[in-house]
Amino acid sequence: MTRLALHRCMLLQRLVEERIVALYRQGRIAGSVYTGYMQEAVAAATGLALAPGDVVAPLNREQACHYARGVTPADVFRNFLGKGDGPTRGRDGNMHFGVPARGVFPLVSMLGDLVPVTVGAALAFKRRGEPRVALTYFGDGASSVGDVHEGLNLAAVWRVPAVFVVQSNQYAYSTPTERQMANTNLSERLTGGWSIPCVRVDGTDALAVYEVARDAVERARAGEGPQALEAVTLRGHGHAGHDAAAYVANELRLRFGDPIERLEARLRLDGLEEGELAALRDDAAAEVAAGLADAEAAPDPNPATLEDGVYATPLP
Ligand SMILES: Cc1ncc(C[n+]2csc(CCOP(=O)(O)OP(=O)(O)O)c2C)c(N)n1
Repeated sequence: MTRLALHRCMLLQRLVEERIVALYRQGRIAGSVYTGYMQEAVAAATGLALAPGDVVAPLNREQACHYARGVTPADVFRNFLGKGDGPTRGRDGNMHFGVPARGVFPLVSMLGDLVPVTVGAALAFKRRGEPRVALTYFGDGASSVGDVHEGLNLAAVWRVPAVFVVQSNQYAYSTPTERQMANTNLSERLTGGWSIPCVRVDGTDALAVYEVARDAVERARAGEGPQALEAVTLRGHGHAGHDAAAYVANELRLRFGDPIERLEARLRLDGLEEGELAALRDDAAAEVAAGLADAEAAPDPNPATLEDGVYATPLP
């Protein structure tokens, strides 16, 4: 069951992002697009490792985590197309949205800022005695930001039920990890530097990430303090839609396999027939097509609501 859920969430991210890149190239999306191509296993597996009452703060590259929490492709398309009934009611045309009812925090663009936010949520759970966990992500680039250090430090001192997922995807913009930090082993830095146990895992292996994430979430829930995992991946596309990532060496591309193909190979070993796999792909494609049609038909925002949610209502 988990394997099929992993497959569905990963495939939805892959297919939705393909459509989003096409919409961007058609000039129908404002700003830029940032995909999690080839990192889908990490987002899906960590999202599915959480319980319904837990909270999560995903970044741009973790769209599959939204699907694991019950957000739909239609919600995502409505946001990208700036629709009036989308998650941000047309204020954003990207992944900068949350769905509080699903325990998904909105993305904060400032790198690293979701770490202290997540630590705050975990601290609230601890103080209230609630058996809930807060999980967030950060990249190798963000790992050098001050807010990350401050958040990790307090998480460890206060022993809050937080889980940190480090996406070691080899690049921050066009800067390779070895030009960002002297010690590129982020697990070592988390475990040795902040005393947060961190397990390094192959980020293209959805089942391995799921096992490690589930253990980390359950240890955090059991009161063992913050936990971490480092998923070693490759950012499959450039930093954003404008970046062809010509600076990424071919040897590096060959070293990392496609996480979806890898999971499908495993499903075949489990006995899934080609026809059954094709049906899973067709179901995901149909869900994505229906989500896009739904979003395209959705109303644009009413300009009269432009200032809603920006200014406090004046006192009489
Ligand atoms: C505090 C801050 N500094 C700089 C930026 C600009 N910026 C956005 S993404 C990025 C690179 C992030 O690299 P990494 O954390 O490795 O994540 P990846 O893009 O590889 O997923 C930078 C420098 C920002 N958003 N926030």
